Amino acid sequence: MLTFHSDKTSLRQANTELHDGVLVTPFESPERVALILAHLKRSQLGEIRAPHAYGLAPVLAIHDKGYVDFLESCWQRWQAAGHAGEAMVNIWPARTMCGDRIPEAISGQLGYYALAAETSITQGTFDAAMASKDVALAAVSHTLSSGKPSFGLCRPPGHHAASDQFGGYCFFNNAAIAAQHARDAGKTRVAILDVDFHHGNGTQQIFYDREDVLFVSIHGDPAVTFPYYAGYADEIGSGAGEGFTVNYPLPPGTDVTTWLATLDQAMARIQAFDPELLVVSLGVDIFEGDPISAFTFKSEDFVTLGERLAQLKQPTTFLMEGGYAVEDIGVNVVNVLRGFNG
Ligand code: Q9C
Ligand code: ZN
Repeated sequence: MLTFHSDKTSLRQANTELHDGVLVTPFESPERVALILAHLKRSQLGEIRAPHAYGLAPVLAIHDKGYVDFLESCWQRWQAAGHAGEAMVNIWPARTMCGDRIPEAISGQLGYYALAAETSITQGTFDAAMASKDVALAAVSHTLSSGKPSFGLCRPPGHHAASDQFGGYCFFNNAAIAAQHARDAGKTRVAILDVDFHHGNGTQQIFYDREDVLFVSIHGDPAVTFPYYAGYADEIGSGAGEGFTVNYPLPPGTDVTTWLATLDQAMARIQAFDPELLVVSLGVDIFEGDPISAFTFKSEDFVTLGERLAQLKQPTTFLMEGGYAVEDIGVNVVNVLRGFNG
């Protein structure tokens, strides 16, 4: 299977994540990509290619222009304001405020464009996000032109990023950008299957009222798990999109048998939709050893996951989302791709 990877994804090297009330080194690190890449090479899974630059047009097909401008200028403006640390949100247009104004100051804009506080913005964040979506676009373009599967080693991840909000380690929604690219290339129906431990709230929001992009997600129950405010089973889409969002929240600790039975349901829904392309938001944070998640996949279970997905017999693009057990994520990702290859 062809992999797409860009060295520029390592340009984001943030020092701080707000975790359990403490500023820690971010779980979402450049080391993740290095370890996956090393294991891909060791496993001889196939050629690894660099993407070309697709520019901002495919980003602006998904994200708000003001949001993109904010991401591009945030770090510089934060520094110009004389702040000591990395750019982090500490005030929101919360439920009890109006919330429709975009304030002038960078601290106010951060709250407007952030959906969570753990993710800091710093030097290189925008450039890494640009490289990450280029990886996604190159991967999906390869699948579109050849019909063959591909893997986009995206980083930073994307599925929490909404049309005008970042958070959960995500800035540009790589899967949404790739799916829209496929639509613009003439594919009529695109399915996104999100297997990351966390609900892909951003992808859901972006396509919530659309019937041309099916969003199906299996994830930790948001009643007790990040992102808390989206991913409930009664969220099914709206307007023309009603029925084209499908959520399978599962309790923390869910065993692999139950998870795979849920995947069967998700796959039946995808089959009924009859897509022309499948985008898999591949989070391997469903691994038992993941430091911030609570499902129980063992490394060999990822082979099974790949084998099952191959049964859909669709042109498929895998895009990297989460997965933080850095010593194991290479094995887990390669196992999915090997299982898929058969
Ligand atoms: N402090 C992705 O997997 N925080 N994002 C969870 C741990 C945010 C995960 C609680 C988790 C975001 C792409
Ligand atoms: Zn995740």
